[in-house]
Amino acid sequence: MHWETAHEYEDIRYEKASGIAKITINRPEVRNAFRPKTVSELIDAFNRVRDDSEVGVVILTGEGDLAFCSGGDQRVRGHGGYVGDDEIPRLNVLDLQRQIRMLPKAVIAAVAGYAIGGGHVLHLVCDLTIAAENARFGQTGPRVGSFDAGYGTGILARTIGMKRAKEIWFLCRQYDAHEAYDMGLVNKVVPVDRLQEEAVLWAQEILEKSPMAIRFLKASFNVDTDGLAGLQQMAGDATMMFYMTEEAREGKNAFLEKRQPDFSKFPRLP
Ligand code: 1HA
Repeated sequence: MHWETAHEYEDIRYEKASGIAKITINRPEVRNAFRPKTVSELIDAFNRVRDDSEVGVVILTGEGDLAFCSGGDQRVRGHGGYVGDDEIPRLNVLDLQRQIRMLPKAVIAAVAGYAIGGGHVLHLVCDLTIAAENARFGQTGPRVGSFDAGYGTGILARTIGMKRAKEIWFLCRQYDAHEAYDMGLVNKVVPVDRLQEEAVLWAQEILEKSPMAIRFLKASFNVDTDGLAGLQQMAGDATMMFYMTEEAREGKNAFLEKRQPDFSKFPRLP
């Protein structure tokens, strides 16, 4: 796989190859913890992915073998959030979580080493997770004075069940890759040196499938959890498809041609 840099950032790498985007959190000195700038760059990269019709699947990963992401950078945690150069305290990773879920393309987390705290929630909101043998999963919030009681708890409970989700949050233990697999928290466990290759294989298999079908399926998995916002996403996809039909075009054309629309030739299917 020949990865080409698609945009330059400071805290992350954004590369592309053959329809796949790879986004790498690149702060190995802090186990790939994120500061506000890291999250802003991730949001920017995911926006680029959304607009790039060449890209069908994203792999989200961390630099090195020691960590996928260790959550918020505790060194810059201030009063009310994580503080960047603009001195505004932010919890902007919550925006990123929503963005990953709403992206109409599959996102695969490739996890080597720690996926901890806010880093654990990041893999959780990805559509699929491939774990290296050395991966370790867990939440730390109640130990370090934090909690993510949004997707961090709700999606965890939906993924592995209520009892295990409460165990993870209340006890703050760490779980190895095989325990995570047994819980249904990850899709596959592979040797560390095969992680990136395996993620690419999964991405390629998805790329062979219908983009529209994947788009609708992804939206459908979120629709009940996300309530009206989830429905809005799915309904927007339906509108997009409707715009592509002759029936919808007849409505637009009639308006522009200042005539009554003629919908009589369009079937009312059962
Ligand atoms: O809960 C939220 C949110 C909730 C709602 C809304 C938004 C949220 C946003 C974020 C978060 C959170 O992420 S809270 C949870 C924050 N993260 C943690 O509690 C994990 C902290 N790190 C660790 O437990 C461990 O470092 C580790 C299990 C990931 C790795 O352990 P290891 O391999 O023994 O390495 P360690 O020596 O601990 O770490 C290596 C270096 O990385 C250390 O720096 P050094 O002493 O070399 O200068 C360490 O301080 C640094 N480091 C690791 N994680 C972080 C970190 N520095 C800052 N922030 C970190 N998260």
